[in-house]
Amino acid sequence: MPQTQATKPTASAAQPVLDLLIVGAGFAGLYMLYKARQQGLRAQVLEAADSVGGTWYHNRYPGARVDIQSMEYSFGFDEALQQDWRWSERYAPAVELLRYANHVADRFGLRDGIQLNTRVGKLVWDEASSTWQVTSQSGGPSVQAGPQEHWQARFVVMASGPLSSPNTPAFKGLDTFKGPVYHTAAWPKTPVDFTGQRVAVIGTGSSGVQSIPIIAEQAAKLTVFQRTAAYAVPGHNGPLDPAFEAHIKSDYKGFRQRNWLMNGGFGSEYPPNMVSAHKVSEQERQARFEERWQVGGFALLGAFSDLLRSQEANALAAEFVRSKIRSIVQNPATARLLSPSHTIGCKRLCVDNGYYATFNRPNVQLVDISQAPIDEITPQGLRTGGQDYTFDALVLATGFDAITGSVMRLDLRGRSGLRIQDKWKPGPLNYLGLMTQGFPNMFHVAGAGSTSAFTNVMVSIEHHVNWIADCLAWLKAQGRTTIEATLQAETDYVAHVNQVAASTVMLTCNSWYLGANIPGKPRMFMPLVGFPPYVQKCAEVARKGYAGFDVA
Ligand code: NA7
Repeated sequence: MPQTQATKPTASAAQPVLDLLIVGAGFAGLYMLYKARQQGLRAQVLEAADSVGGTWYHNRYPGARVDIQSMEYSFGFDEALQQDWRWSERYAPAVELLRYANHVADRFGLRDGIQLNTRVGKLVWDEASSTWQVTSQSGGPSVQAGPQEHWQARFVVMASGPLSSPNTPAFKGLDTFKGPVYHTAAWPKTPVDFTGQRVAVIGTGSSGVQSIPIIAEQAAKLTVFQRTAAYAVPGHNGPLDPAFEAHIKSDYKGFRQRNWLMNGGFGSEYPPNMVSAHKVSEQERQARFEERWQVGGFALLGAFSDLLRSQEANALAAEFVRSKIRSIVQNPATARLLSPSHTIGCKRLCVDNGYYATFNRPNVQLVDISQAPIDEITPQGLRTGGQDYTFDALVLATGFDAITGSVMRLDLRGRSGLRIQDKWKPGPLNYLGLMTQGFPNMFHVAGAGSTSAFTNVMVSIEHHVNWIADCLAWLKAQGRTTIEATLQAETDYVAHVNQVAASTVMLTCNSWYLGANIPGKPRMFMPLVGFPPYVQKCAEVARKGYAGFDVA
């Protein structure tokens, strides 16, 4: 008889073999557990933190919020859930997303299948039993000290998140700083009050752009150290418009379906304009950009059909944003420093709430470190370009070892002891972003090679989990026990992902999509651009009996 309730495992050798072990209790892990239970699988989630929520559990820095509208950044698999849940703001803050994750866990009775405070340390493929042998890491920063535990599972799903491994640059002297050091991606649970303090922020990606305006309101003095200026477009955040909510809820299913047909899996309310930026007059061009600026968020990049395909068209959008910066920032020298020169959109656009205007405040100073990197963190502050800056608290908004970080830190061994660090030395080789040759029966959700980073990730998660659940059901129906990507399929697929990227402007800057933000990380373009063709391709592979996979 199938078991629908996962029991808490013990270290006993007699514990039953799980059908499915899921690493991570963020949105991907929660939905994977829900789907597995629907299929009567014995499934267990292991989560390092003491709560569900994944990235929204750890990213609780001031101003943390999603950059896709909440009515879209939510699950669509259950009509009653999407009708019942009410978002308070256009872009939900992290704390509300965390409440939502907890609501989903409770609503679908998932908690007894989730073991918290358990960081997976080791996963080894056992050829003889065709199972994964999984061991937890004892102790560790976010893990209660305790004995190692062991599990055996036929399949593993890595739901450990593309943005979950914080990047702390190896700044010389970091441990000598005598004040507190905070990382935006590992923010303390108790709110931090910067009132009256001199604060420094290093990093001006999304996390910096979101936190800087709020820290500036509290701090006596805020110094921002900027290596690359950010393109930030207004979110026009505010209370969720009840009329808009009612409009979406009157046909939520249709809204989700329309979004699935969008290149990023979202934005059907403001679809891209299919006209080239070069085919219109200057006046018309400015009007279209302005219209999208007023809409807010990523809509700007859809103002014309070729903004992410043609460097020349892209330059027009980039200049539009720079003109906005000049109109907002009063000090021309500061406005110049805040004006990015790279291709717009080749690093993820930041959705802001008063970022540029913050630099008009008398207590905020911008320091350009693009020419002279940070030499050293000192006990009182930091030194760059031969100059010393002093402050009481340091915030690292320095991002993530994105997409592969959470997998590469594991002791993960596939067939014949193949280590993931060796397999992925040239970059994260994969097929459909779902599997890697040499690592049978291990699936990735929102990993390298998938469209996740270019989409509303909730849509990517639902797509991936549905695909994996269908695959598991198919294997069972066929009486098969293992599935593994072939080397040929993987090689062709990775070439395809990079070819698609090369047809866009995405390769023109040092983004985390390329692994370029982490010293020594191999440069390989990791996400696939274009959600609908990806969905089609994955469906076609399944229809053809899982073409490109060895099934045994
Ligand atoms: P990001 O977008 O990777 O931003 C990190 C920022 O930190 C960025 O400005 C980096 O400059 C800067 N950085 C990183 N390392 C250093 C060093 N060594 N010295 C100085 N400055 C540094 O991370 P976020 O957390 O803001 O956002 C990640 C994603 O989360 C975002 O894209 C959304 O999808 C949500 P750089 O640009 O590399 O020159």
